[in-house]
Parts: sequence; structure tokens; C-alpha cells
Amino acid sequence: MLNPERFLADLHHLRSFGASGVGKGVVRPAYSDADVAARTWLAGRMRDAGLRVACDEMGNLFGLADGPSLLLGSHSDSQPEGGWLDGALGVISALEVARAAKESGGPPVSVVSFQDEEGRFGVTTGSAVWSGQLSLADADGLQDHSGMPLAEARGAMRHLVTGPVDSAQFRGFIEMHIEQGPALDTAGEQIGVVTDIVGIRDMNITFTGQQNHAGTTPMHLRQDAFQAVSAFNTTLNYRFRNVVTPQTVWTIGHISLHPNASSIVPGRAVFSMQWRDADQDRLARMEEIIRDTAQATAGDLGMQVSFGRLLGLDPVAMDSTLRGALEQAAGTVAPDRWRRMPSGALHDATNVSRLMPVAMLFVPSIGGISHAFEEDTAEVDLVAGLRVLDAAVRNSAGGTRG
Ligand code: HGY
Ligand code: MN
Ligand code: MN
Repeated sequence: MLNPERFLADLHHLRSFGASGVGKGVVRPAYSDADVAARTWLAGRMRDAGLRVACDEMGNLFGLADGPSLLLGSHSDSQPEGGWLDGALGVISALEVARAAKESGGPPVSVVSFQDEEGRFGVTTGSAVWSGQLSLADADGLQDHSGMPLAEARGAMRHLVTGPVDSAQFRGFIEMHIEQGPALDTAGEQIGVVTDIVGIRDMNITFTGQQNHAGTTPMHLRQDAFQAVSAFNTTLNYRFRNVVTPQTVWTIGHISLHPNASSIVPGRAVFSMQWRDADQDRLARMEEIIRDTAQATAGDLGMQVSFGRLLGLDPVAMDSTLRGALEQAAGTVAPDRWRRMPSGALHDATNVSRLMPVAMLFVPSIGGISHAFEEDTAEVDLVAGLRVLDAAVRNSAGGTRG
């Protein structure tokens, strides 16, 4: 029997790994001690639920049912400052639905917690490798902001690794997640059934000028790398205006100045440029504008610019059969309090859609806040989501593939 109390207890237990001490927030980046401890605990909970534990070289952790099954899950790593539900909700709801199905003779359900969804090293790195979007060799070459290579970081999970996990055993994938935006909360609704997931592009850009003394170097002789970033950003916002829509987003979320000292004109600035949109052509057009603007800015200021590797995922639509099962379940659990909606956040489901039919459902985020310690959702909404997921699994038994 589906057990909401057991589900909530596990969800709260998971946030004890890497608890930030601020609200319910967590600090559990991929392969950190807290992440590895959480995955070791999860492996035990999967085993207790009667699932066979498997873990691939990347650290994607699976609890497998016997025979063909539906795969449910999400990720249990967090942003450097993360909320307790982002990813965790999808993993623990999957565990509860799989456990209840085992107990009551329901359809076979497997569980996954993908590794590095939050992109310490790339973009949804674990599911990107599992789905074949990215080779393990290429992933191993990725580095985090401190210069640590993924090849080294993933050594922290060696004790859990069992080998490759064959995707052919899964009939489809459903990921439950918090919305991470304001739509459901503002409307007082409980469930969002996702129609599609936007695409993303992410690239590091480096301006190189001349490091110099901040007291003696006249302004007109400086080659200040921070001034280049500032000018680039202003020009970019202006040049985007005829290309973007109100749904398009772009972010400079990480910047590193060298040598980052008050009395030194910075000689180098490395920063992340990320942009997201549902239209692939628009993403490509934005890339042209970004490269062009950065080159023009460097030229104007007498500096050098270089571009890092372009990472990204294309927009994807959800599978109509699995989505229909979620819509039917939402109509029963939350009549008149659900909607269809796109996902502006990225999810592992995008990568998994290369392998099998995928669908997603959302529950509200209070105040639309996520990627912050304050992230939260009313327990009644968490449980409504769990019930929709469970009902959808039962609705789609017999299912979609194979
Ligand atoms: O950034 C994202 O959309 C996801 O939460 N990693
Ligand atoms: Mn997430
Ligand atoms: Mn996230």
C-alpha cells in the first residue's frame, strides 16, 4: 500500500545528508562526501524495498525490479546551495511507488538517482552519459570550477559501482519534480503535467587583458578583463532584444576574476554564459550573437577572447501515452487543480528521452523559489504528487514499449 508517512519520513531523512543548517536546505554536490553518503543510504533503502541495486561507472544509482519495468526517479545531488526537494522528491517518490507496488503485487517499478544532474561538471552529466548523449571518455575530461576532473571525482563512488545498466529493460521513464517556478503556486493548483522541456546551451567565455596596478595605471591604458565582461553583458542584453521572447532566459551565474584582488586590475575573467529556450533555432541564433558580441567587445577594448566547449541539450516533447496516464491521474487526484505546462528547468528526462518514452509531473514550489535554501512545498502537495505518480504507473501498466 502506498504509504505517504513513510515517503515523507524518507524524504526528510535524505535532507539530513548535507543539511545546510539554513531552513531545510542542502549542500550535496555530485560526488561530495554528503552525496556519496546519501547514495549509500539510498542503495540500502532500495535493497530493503526488494529491488536489486546497480550502479554504473558515472555513479548513476538504480534499484531494479525483475523483468521489464517502468523506471521512475530523478537525482539526489544538489546545487552548491540547494533546496531539499530538487531531485530528491523524484527519487523518494519513485522509491515509495516501487516499494508499494512490490508489497501489493503492482506493476514492476525500478528507481534511479542520476548523478550530477546539477552540472558540477557539465549539464545533467550522469544521465547524459547513461543515454549516450555524452561518452564517458568525454565526460571524464570535464572539470568543475576548481579544476577537479570528473575522472578523479567519480572515484569517490567506486565502492558502489557494479557495471553498466541496460536501458532495454525499461518500458518508459516518469520523473516527478517540483515546478521551481511560480505558476502552480500563484494559481493555487496542485499538479502540473509537463508538455515539453526547454533546451539549454552553456559555455565558458574568457576575456584576457593585462593584469596591472590599480593605483598607477591610467584608465585609458587599462586592459581590464572585468570591464570587458561588463560591456559584453550590456551590449548582449541590447542585441538580444529582437531575438528573444518573454520565455527566453540567459544567465551569467559564475565568474572568476584573476587574480581577484582589490588593488589589481584583473587580467583575466572567465565566466559562464547559459541560455535557454524552447526553440532550437533561437538557441543557435543566440549563440551567434553571443560569439559576435564577445569578439566585438574584445576588439573594442584591445583584449583577447576565447570560448570553452559548448554544452547543451535540445528541447524535447513528452510521450503522449505516458503523459495521458499522468493527466488521467491528475484529473482524479486533483480535479480542477492541475494544468498542462512546459518545463523551463532542465531535467534528466531530456536525456532519457533518447532511450525510451518519458513524461514528467510537477508539484508547486512555494513562492516559486528553487536553487536556494528556502525552497519548499506544502506536504499536502507532495503527497498529491505521489498519488498522481502512483496512479499513473498503474494506469500505464501494460504500457508503452516492449
Ligand atoms: O538547471 C536546471 O535547470 C536543473 O535544475 N539542473
Ligand atoms: Mn532537479
Ligand atoms: Mn536543480
